[in-house]
Amino acid sequence: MWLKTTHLVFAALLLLAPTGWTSGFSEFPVYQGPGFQLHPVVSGELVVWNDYRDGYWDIYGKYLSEPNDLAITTSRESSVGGIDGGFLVWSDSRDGKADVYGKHLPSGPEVAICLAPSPQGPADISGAYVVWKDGRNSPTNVPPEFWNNDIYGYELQTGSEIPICTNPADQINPRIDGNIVVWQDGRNRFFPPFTEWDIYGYDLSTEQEFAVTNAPWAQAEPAISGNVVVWMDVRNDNWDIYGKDLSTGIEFPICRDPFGQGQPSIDGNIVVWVDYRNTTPEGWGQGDIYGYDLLTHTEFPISLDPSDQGPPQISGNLVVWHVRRNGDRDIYGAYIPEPASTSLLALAALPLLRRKRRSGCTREGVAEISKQSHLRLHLVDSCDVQGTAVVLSLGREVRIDR
Ligand SMILES: [Ca+2]
Ligand SMILES: [Ca+2]
Ligand SMILES: [Ca+2]
Ligand SMILES: [Ca+2]
Repeated sequence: MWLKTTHLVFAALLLLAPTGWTSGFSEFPVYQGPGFQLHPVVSGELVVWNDYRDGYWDIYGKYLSEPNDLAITTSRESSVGGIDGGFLVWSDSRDGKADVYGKHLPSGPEVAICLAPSPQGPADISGAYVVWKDGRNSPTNVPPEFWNNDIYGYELQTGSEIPICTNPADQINPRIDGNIVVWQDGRNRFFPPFTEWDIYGYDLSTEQEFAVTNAPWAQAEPAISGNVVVWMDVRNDNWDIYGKDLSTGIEFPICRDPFGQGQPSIDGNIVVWVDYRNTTPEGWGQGDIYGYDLLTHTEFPISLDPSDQGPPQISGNLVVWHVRRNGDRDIYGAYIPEPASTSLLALAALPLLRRKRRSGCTREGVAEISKQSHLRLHLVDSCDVQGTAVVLSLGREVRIDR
């Protein structure tokens, strides 16, 4: 009976399969010139990245509708932060210590946002607010577990600086959307090897700090869009992607594949991350780009290029990342199509998931149920409240949370 059901679902999957399954969505080069181009950020059709074409770290960008790329800073010591509505913020060590600068692209005047002594950055921006990691209160020449970086902010309209979190522990990797700032927080790192990290947040409108998650082990590199915070999470002994809806207080796993996932980005209902499930057995080093639709609870590969691909950023349905190829690094992108095909796949797999729930439980790991040429069907933790069905087919994956 099991085989009969699975064959029916496989047939449905094949009928619904769009072309191009093996490589995710259609990707395109944003910029592939000489030297390293790394860590792109994106806002609308504007992509901005760190650029080493002349042997110094500058910032370049490109409007996708324009033929040529654009030099944004040539200070030789700059590093991209965040971008929102065409306003870019970055950290810049032109004076020997990292400071925060901003500029409205393409041609606005450069704005010095924080020139305080000690390092500032990385920075992020949303609307009128800029936030950054700030080392002004951190002791120097001490081991990293005693660092005391803080989170500071700046309101562009008033020119006023805002201390957001000056807790004596280490706070790093701030991100902002609207009035909500989130960051990676080390206040619970009491004991060696000091691997405990959590995610905290601050509401600029209510001036209230709150814990996003205090889960065991490390939660790191958060991102936020609207009410949803996402982060990379090693509570299950390997790096996964988790999220939380701040409006409901409900935390949820987004990807718990047994290989490593990290450095997520989110815009609206789409979460993207770098994924090492297809790496060699020797370890990390062949990252791919995956995504997840929070509305349809559907996971999908965005790019499975055999080169190593760096952390993605998303704006609307445009995803960008850097790719390592032939010793060089270039910037690529892809548009995520409307989720019609993946929604159909999810519907196709649901009857099978319901059947498995009646027939018994599989609590541990990945239970392989059937294998037919390139098609495999797995159920993961099907008794768990966060039970998940995973359909792997020619490299394309659809995941349905119960
Ligand atoms: Ca601190
Ligand atoms: Ca933790
Ligand atoms: Ca994982
Ligand atoms: Ca290049």
